[in-house]
Amino acid sequence: MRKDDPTTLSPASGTSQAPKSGMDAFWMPFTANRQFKQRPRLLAKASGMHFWTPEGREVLDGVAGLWCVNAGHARPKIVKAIAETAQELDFAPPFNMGHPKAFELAEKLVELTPPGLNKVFYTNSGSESVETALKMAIAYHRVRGEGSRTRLIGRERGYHGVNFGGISVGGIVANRKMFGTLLAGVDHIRHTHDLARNAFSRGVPEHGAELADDLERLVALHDASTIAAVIVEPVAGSTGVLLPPKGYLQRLREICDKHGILLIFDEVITGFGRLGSPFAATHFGVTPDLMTVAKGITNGCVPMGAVFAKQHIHDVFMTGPEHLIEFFHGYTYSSHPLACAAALGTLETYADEGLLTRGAQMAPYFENALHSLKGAPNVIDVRNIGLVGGIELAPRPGEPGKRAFDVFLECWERGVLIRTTGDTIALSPPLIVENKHIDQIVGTLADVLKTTR
Ligand code: PXG
Ligand code: PLP
Repeated sequence: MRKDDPTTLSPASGTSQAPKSGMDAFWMPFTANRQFKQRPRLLAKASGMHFWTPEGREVLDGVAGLWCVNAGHARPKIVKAIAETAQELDFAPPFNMGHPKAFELAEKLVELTPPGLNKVFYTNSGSESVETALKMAIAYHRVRGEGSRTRLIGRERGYHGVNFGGISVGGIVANRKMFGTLLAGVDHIRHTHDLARNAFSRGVPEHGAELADDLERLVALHDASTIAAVIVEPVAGSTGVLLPPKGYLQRLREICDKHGILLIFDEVITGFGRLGSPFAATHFGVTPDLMTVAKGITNGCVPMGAVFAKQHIHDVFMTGPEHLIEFFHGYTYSSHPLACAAALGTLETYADEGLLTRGAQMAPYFENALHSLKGAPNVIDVRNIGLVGGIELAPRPGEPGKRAFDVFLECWERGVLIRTTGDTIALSPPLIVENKHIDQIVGTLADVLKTTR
């Protein structure tokens, strides 16, 4: 039994209680506020694979919180590192100052990244990592004398956080349509989701590598001399678990190289073991020029993100007078001591337990379990890679997203936390998941699907 096995804890213990005061003031993010406040779903405690509600009801975490708690909840080395650092160094200004853990962490991180990605710029979230990478790409071309390369290319159905750059290159209509004209000079390649050819694929789908050639269409339209970078999620998470067709990412890399366009992988979800390799770049053998991460970098315990850059991208900035700032960008909380401590504790936990590759061992069992849902009512696709699963449901006529949301609510009632986006159910359990947890998640889903209209 693990030392922090939740079964050794008393779920009802502790001081957490359902809030007695009203719920009016908190305007909740990405939430159906009115629905939530009528029937709140509160979490008061977490350990290992589980959450507990304020009443002490146990809920199995099928989604690692929000794709971030990769080592499971309340892991001792991470908790200890945060607590000790809070006593020792609560804050250190990040501009023109530093603290030892920030440097120590960067050295450890670049041991894990694909070869060449050996510079780290810290942020506090995935959204900030994306903004940082996009700015780096544009500035990189300018400092090396190709200032006309300002265009950014994203992909339909992409998710790159919620800031203006991220929603501009992103491709989720609901996240874009309310917010005006967004960033100028952005275009999108087509998404790769193709149920007609690829439904019920196990692992990466067979068909669609040629969709990478859509980048050639945009090069022909805009000219390569105007394009700074292409940003994609190697496996799209938020938008419904969309896997890259076999050969697609390689092809995208080749086209970027041919035209001098930087390739950015947004690994906010795929980073830190989700696919069974440390990064998607490692998994697919395709190295981007810039790579964004967040979430699993601190196991979700303290907000943190980062951008990894190739040496040569960093180096072109290091040319002006030595007393001047080279890159006019940074956040008050870049390299926050608590975040660095949490990340160091996280990397140690990942290493101790082999978690960055454990997904590969667990993937076959997970895959078989997920694909047992083929044939369940309304299931039109099952997709999987590493410890990511997607189950797409046929939308209820006139009510897109409602069927999956009903499944989410019923799973919650039955003690399993899943995530839905549109009519796709997304699963991404902590990487410490065991077969019995997979059985519980998939068994609950199978039962709920039978009774969901
Ligand atoms: N890029 C990618 C690829 C992401 O998945 C972000 C950027 C933004 O990260 P922050 O830390 O700013 O949220 C993400 C975040 C979902 C869901 O329902 C996924 C994310 C965020 C919220 C919901 O799948 N991913
Ligand atoms: N707005 C104001 C008025 C500020 O002074 C600052 C930072 O100093 C910011 C926004 C940016 O905050 P952060 O660095 O936490 O992103």
